[in-house]
This record gives sequence, structure tokens and C-alpha cells, in this order.
Amino acid sequence: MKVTNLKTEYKSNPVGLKACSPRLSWEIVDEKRNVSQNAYQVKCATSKLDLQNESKLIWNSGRIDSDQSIHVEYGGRELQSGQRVYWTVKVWNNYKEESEWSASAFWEMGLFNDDDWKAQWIEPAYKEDPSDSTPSPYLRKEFHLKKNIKKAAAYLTCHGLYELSLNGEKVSEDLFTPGWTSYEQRLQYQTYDVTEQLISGKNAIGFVLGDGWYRGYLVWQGNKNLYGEKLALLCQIRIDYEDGSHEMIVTDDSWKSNTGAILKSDIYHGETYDARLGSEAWNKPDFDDQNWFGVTIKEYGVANLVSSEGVPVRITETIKPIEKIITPKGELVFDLGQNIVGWVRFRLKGNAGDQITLHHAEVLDPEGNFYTDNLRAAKAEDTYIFRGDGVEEFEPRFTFHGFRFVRVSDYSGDISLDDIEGRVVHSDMPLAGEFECSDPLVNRLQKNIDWGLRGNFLDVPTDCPQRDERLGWTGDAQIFAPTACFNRDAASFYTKWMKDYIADQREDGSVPWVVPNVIEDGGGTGWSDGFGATGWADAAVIIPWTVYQVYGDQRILEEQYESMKGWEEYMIKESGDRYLYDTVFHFGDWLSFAEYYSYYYNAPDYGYAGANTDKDLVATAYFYYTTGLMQQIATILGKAADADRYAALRPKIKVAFQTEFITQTGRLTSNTQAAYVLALSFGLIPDNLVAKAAKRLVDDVNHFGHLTTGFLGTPMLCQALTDSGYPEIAYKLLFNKRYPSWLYAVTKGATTIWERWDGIKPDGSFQDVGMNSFNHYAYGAVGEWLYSSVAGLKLDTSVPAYKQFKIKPYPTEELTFAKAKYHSMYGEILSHWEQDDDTFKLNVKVPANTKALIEIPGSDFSKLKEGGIPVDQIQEVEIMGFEDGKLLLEIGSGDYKFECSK
Ligand code: RAM
Repeated sequence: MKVTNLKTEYKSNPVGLKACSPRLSWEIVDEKRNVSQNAYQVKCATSKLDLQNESKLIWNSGRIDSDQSIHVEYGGRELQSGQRVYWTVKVWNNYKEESEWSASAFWEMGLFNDDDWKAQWIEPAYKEDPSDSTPSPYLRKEFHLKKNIKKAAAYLTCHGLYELSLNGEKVSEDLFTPGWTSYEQRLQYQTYDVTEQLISGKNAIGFVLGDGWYRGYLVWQGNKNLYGEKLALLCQIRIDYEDGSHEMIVTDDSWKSNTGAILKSDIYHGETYDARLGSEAWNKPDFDDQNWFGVTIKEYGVANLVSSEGVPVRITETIKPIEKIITPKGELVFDLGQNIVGWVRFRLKGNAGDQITLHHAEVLDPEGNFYTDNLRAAKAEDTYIFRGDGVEEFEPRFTFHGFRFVRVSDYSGDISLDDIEGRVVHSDMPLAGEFECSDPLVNRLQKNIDWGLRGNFLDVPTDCPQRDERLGWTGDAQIFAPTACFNRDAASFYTKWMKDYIADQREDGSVPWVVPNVIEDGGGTGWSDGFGATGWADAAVIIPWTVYQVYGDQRILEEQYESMKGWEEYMIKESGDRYLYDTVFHFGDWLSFAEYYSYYYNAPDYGYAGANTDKDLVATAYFYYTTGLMQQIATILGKAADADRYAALRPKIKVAFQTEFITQTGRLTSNTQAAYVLALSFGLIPDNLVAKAAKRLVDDVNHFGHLTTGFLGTPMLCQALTDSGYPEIAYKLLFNKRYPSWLYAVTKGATTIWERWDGIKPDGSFQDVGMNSFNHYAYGAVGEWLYSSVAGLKLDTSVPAYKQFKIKPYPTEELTFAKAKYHSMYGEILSHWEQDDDTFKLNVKVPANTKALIEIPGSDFSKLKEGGIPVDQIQEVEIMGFEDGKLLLEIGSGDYKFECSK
């Protein structure tokens, strides 16, 4: 038995943690079956060596009899700003075995107190014209360190974006720091261990700043300077010397500033770089900065500073183009073969002053020409001006583009496929899951879902990475969260983002459409003031709840509780004693199927008005659902009075919903798939009408032969059908290749998920340029069903974090196998079924300290074997019974190979 994968606050060896009792998690690896943890012991010390010395420990938990192996709160001596803590853990299992002490891990605290900040805010002391993009500021300072360095940590943030270098070397691979938050209330700072980058003697520190979200163009009406007009920097480095003394290098009035090679950098519009203007030496010691400008000290204070909790944005992959194309218009275009988010890096030669311009597009038009209309106002243009001294390499750093195709213009030299590369940029959330089955198109869909995720998780979850929008749309994020969590470790990412809900929530509890909220006036849509839309604002509750369920994270519920409650209370107030949430603007089942396409396939419903689901119905259904979550959350947190209130409210909303929206024969007033899906999934149909309502949903699917749902109906559609006893209808939707369906886009060559079911219409033309993202994860929310029903790896909602989970596959004749792997907080889970005419096989992996409830299709236990042995002879398998054509088993940890003859 071994203890591995030590994590502190979800991360291995994190630095710069916020003031809290860090939570420690570990995994147990044991070859035996049925292993659980009976006890643990954690030791913490301020150095690795001290871990061996009992008297130097700052925490020794002693042996704790408990099966808790995730989120164990540090319980030792009070932690100090900047303190590093090493820890190790051992466990005892149910076989009375004791593990070795694990390899040690560490964490380091950030700065807790305002007066820990010795640095001053500085701004470049030259004039800029804030009305358009201006050159990036470069800021530098040299310093001399006289003693031997033991440890050095840098704490930094800025208004805008920064890139830090020490002695000419970039300090970190992290991009888009300090990230995007609701800056007025919350500005993140990063902490880096820079011990290796500093030397005794002369050192130089340099920063380049970019406009970013702070003062770049943001939102769709050509807005810029949303947070301010000037970029500013705050940085301090604490150097601890071997002799026990320490020194601080801080931003102050001794710094120098200037402009350099980056003439402009903008998230939407791209970067312009004149290589003739840069000096390679600017961030190294002994550079002559006499002609540089000074800096101005600013009193921005540190009250809004928070330590970085999210996931750093990084380049995670570099891909080669697959084709060089000359379009019918005669333009030179490279095809990466994959719609990505990031940018292009090239290595090319040019004469001094020569230029190359790159434009980025997601698709070519039906004629094969470069198509950028759907980017709206975003120029997505990178320009480079050559130095003229041999091969020059360039990639931008303060912009990102959503693209598969790159158009090269202004360049007179030759470019080959080898000269350019696509750089994939996103929040670097570790891969958690893999889904695969025997259908190649479904596998491509799964890939597209993950690419959609990669493209739209860039510090905040965005709706689109290419046009002049890229905002943190709450609804999209909410419906996709369970799928995101299957594919990537998303806990830290969401934890950070949810804090901005607290920051941007209105006094009356209403929640904005987008977070960080940059469209308070409803973005000029005239629909509303930009708050309170059902299914969007509910993200305030649903996302923390998802993080709790998947990762067992009770702290996110605690930290978000007031925000969640605020939203719930807002709906309560708005709906009054009618219990219908019908007072404000709703997007409803956004972008659902509309009538005018039916003629493409001579569908029988030409003239059908579209799958318009009554928005009040949708909103009241969500009100009911969220109230149910609030009841559970309040119970978990021991807030009995709230739990009771919400419990008492639920039947009232339900009655109101039923009275208003359900007929006595189980018909919904909006006879749409989305209406049935929401009512069935949220438990709003009277028991005696559930079967009838489910049948109506099925009839509607059969009638159209396809789905008709939008953003809110689609995520739960297949699950609702499956749970209602119609998995084969769900499969019919999954395998449908005609519009509208998931595989329609796949057959049209999509490499990501589209915003519209018909981003490219059956006749090859495009959807409305006003809103046609080809990289939008919302409809990818079907991924949850792929994992949980097709492959059968399902959360048990009564026990969070997969401490107990279900393996409940729904095999279909269309597939010979399906497989889901998922790395849970406890370790690796596998559900992998295969079938032929005679047998059904199921391979399962259950991590130590968890158990699984297995459901295998079949009716006869005598036909079921595990590892070739009749299952009733296997001690570790508990037979639980038989239900609905399924054999039920319970198993503890280990690898199992079940086989059932048909
Ligand atoms: C568009 C996008 C986004 C959606 C909003 C309502 O901007 O489709 O994903 O959430 O509309």
C-alpha cells in the first residue's frame, strides 16, 4: 500500500495560498481489493528535514481514525504570510496494514496582511492617448544582491497583463496574468519562487505590460478602458539570505519605463510588433536606460488584492499546419486542421522594415475563401515588422485568437508548412477523463467537446473565443460544468470564477448575465439591465453545487453561501405569492430549433413556429430546481432554518408550476422537448402523469426525428430520455447526422462544438454573422451523458466526490464498446463495456477508499462471472439483487472483469 499524489487545495506544491487552513488530499494505491482507509496521520514542518524531527513539527495530527483522505484541513500552528510548509502522510487500511510515510509535498502561503505589501504602485511616466491601443509599457530596474541567497519569492500584479523577466529570462510560463476578475473588488496577485533566477551580484528585473481586459477593447460596442486608462504595476521580491537576513526589491520611484517593440496589443484585435524597436538587453543588467522615462507612484492601494486561486493559462500544445492553400481569391492561407485558441508562432526571414500580417479565421466560406464575418468587429490581426538580421521568431503574448485558418499577407518571402505553428492556449486544467466508444463520429464529438472546453476556458469560462465578445456567460458555464468536470480538473478554475459572482452580484441578490460583469446595461440589447436571467443567474448556485458533488468541496458552498442565498431570495421576492418567476427578461431555451429550416429535409412540419418554450415555464422550473439545491446546501451547512424554509417553498412552486403549465393529461403548455425535459428532470410532473409526459417527449422526438432543444433543454435531453426508460431514443438523437443534431456538425467537418445547430447550414451557407461562433461549448454539455450513461460512470449524488459511485451503462446495439476513465479525488475509475452477440463484458476499476454500485444488463446471476469465476463465489462482490433487467452488485476497490453471457 502506498500513499501518492499529495495535493494541497487541489494542487501539487502550490505557492501563494490565500489565508485559510489549506486542505490536504492524497490517494491510496493498493493492489488488493476492497481497501479502505481506517486512519491517517499527517505531519507538517517548515522544512523537509524537520519532518523527521517530532519536536520541530508545526502540526502532527497523530493517528486519526477516519476514512477521510480528501480535504483534510490543516490543523496546526497558525500560518504566517509567505510561510512554506512541508507535509507527509501515512495511512492505515482495513487490513490493519500501515503504509510508509509518503514522499513529502509542500505548500506556501501568500501575503495575508495589507502591510505585507511594501511595494508601491507605479505607472510609466510618459503620456499616452487612451482613445485607441497604444504601445506596451516596458518597466525595468537593476539591483545588486550582496549575500548568498537562500530563497526568493516574487509577489506581483498589475493593471492590464504582465510578463515578468529576471536577468533576461521569463520567470514563468503562465500567460494572461494576473487574470481576469472583477478588478475593482478583486485583483489577483501571483506568487513565484524565483530563487533560481536571482544571483548574488547584479540582477535586472523587467516587465512588459499588455492592455488585456483592463484597458483593451472589451464587449461588443467598441468599448475600451473599462477598468482604467493607464496600466500600472505592483511587484515585490523578498530575498531571504543564508545568514538569516532578508531584503526586499519593490516597485518604487527608482524604476524606469519606456515603450518598446510591442506597438499595440489587444485581445480582440491582435498584436503589432516592430522588432527594430526592441533591444534584447533591456531586461538584463548593465543596460543603458538613461534615456528611459521614470515612473509615477500611484495610490491604488492593496485592499482589493487577492491571491491567485485559479488555474494558470499556458501554452499546452503546439500544432503544425496540415495544408497550405491558395484560395480562389488568391490569398495564402494555412490550415491547422483544428479550430484552436491561441496564436501562431513563426520563424521567418525578412529585410529590416519588411512586414508580415496574419489574420485568423475559423472556417472558409463555401467557395473556399477566408471567412471572418462571424468575428464581427474583432480584427484578430497580428503584424510583425522584421529586424532584418537572419531568422526571426515571433509569437504574440497579450492577445488570443479563435482559429483554424491563418491568412498571411504583406510578406514577400516564401513560407512553408514548417515555418509556422499553432500555439494552443488555455487554462491548463489537468486532464481528468477520457471517453471513447466504437463509433468514430461520436469519438470526434467527444474530441470536439474537449476542444470546445480548451478554447473557452481562458481564465474565465467564455462563450466564444474569436469574436468581439469572449465574456463569462453564466448560463453556458452552468450547463457545461458537469461535462467540464468529467474532462478536466475544474475545481480551482470555478472556485476562482465564483468569487466574481460575489463581487458582481447586485444588492438585491440578482446575478449578472456575464461574470465579470462588463455589460451592466444589458449590453445595449434593450432587453433588460443584464441581470437575473433564468438558467444563467442560477449558475451562482449550480456551479458551486457541481464542484461540491464532483470534488466533495464543502468550502465552496460555505464561501458562496451568501451569494447563492442572495440569488434564491431574489427569485422568492420576484415571484411573490404566485411562485412563478416571470417578472424579468429571460433568454429561455436559447437558440433552440426554429421552423424555417424544416424544409431542408422536407420535414413534415413546414410552417411549425419553432420550438419556443414559454420562458416563464423555464424560469419557474429553474426556480424550483435551484430552491431544491438551496435546501440541500443549507442542510449540508447546518443552516436548518434556511433548509426548512426552502423545503416549505418547494411544494408551493411545484403546485404553481403544475397549475400554470401542465394540463390534466400531462401535456405541457409549451409542447416542446425542452419543456418536458426540464419538467421531468426537475421532478415537476405529478407522479401519475410522469409516464405520460415522458411519452409525449418521446413522441415529439419521433415526430421530428431530431432534437429541437436549445441551451437549457439540450444538456438534460438524453439523460431525461434515459431516466424515463427510453435510452434508445436518446441514442437515436446521438447518432442522428442530420440537422439539428450533434453529429451534424461533425459530418460538416467541425473540430469544435458550434454555438448554433446550423452554424453551417445544410446548404453550405452560414448562420447569421451577428452570432455564429464555431467554438462554443454549450451543446457539448451532452458529454456528461456520454460519460455517465453511454459508458456508465455516474456520480452517486448522495455521496460526493465519487466516494461512492455508480457504474450503470446503457449498452446499445449500435456500439460494440464504450469506455470512460476518470481520475477522481480518490484515484482512477474505469468503466469499460464490450459486447458481441453472446456476451457482455464490463471492466471496472474502483479506487481505494471508495466503493461502487454496479448495474449489469441481464436477468440471471448464474450467467455472470468475474475473472472467469461465477460471481456468487467471489467474496469481494456483494450481490444486491435484480431490478429492471439489471443485475445489481456492490464492490469495493480493485480491478474487476465481469462477463455475462446473453
Ligand atoms: C450569446 C452567446 C452566449 C449566450 C448569450 C445569451 O452571446 O450565445 O453563449 O449565453 O448569447
